[in-house]
Amino acid sequence: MAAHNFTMTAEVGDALAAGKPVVALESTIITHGMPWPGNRDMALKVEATIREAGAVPATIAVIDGQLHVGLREEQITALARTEDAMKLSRADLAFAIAEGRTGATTVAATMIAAHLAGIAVFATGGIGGVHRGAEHSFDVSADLDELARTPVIVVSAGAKAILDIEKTLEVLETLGVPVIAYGQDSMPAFWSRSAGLPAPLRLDNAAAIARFERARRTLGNHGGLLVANPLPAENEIARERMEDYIAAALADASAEDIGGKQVTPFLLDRIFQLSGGASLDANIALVINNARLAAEIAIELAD
Ligand code: PSU
Ligand code: MN
Repeated sequence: MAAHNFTMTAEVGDALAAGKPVVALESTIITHGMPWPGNRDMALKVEATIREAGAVPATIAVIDGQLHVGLREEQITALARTEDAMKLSRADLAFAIAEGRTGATTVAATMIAAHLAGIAVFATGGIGGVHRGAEHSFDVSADLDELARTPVIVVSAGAKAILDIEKTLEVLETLGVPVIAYGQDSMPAFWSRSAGLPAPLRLDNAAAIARFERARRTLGNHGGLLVANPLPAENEIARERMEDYIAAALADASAEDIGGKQVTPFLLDRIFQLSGGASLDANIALVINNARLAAEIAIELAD
């Protein structure tokens, strides 16, 4: 029998075998969240940030039917310019493997793969959540259910502001997922530091998050934990300005009848155009900021 149903780079395999800190990274943000070549630059910068912080990055994707935990630089570059990569969540991760396809993993699928590989900490931009108008569309990301079942710490800048953040928090509470704002009382809103809503929990350093995680483990809790880390003040876009872009993007999505999996990539692309690229700069800054915190948490947990 093969040792694993996934492929690791030597760097990731050695780190895991030695109990060293590893941080998982998703790939949908590369293929569906940002345009080439900024997406490649972002992915490589995020990996470099994690290495500088003293942990090992493991970007996760399916390439030609093989689940990879850790990609080499050429593989990241190739994925970043693949135009027809699938967007893989819990429902279709195994489909891509069975059919020999290439696909990028969402937060949900990345959590599954990270947990399979024994990686406890994962950095992303924003999680999927409850879409605005979900009372009509029923569009609720599988990321939320995955957070309820899979024991991985997800470091994010909260839920993307294109979503209904209040409803997203309600669903996370129902599912029993702890949501921790990092260093502030309010929920961040991805491109802006505050959503104007109180966060359920607050912690101010990586050691405290690791302590909370250890306490959760003693209770046999098997779900994930969401850390919502506000982006640096110098990179934020004011909430009122973002709301204008989001309203325009949502109107375009409904005019063009965009639905299902295409909604999030469509909105991100429209907001990128409407903001003259500013949303992309903020997005890159927040992923790097999350990668740094995720590395700190992984280091605390490995101690
Ligand atoms: N954050 C970003 N860009 C993205 C995503 C998150 O800055 O592209 C992706 C993540 O992979 C997340 C997914 O899991 O969008 C959510 O998609 P959906 O709403 O279809 O579940
Ligand atoms: Mn959806």
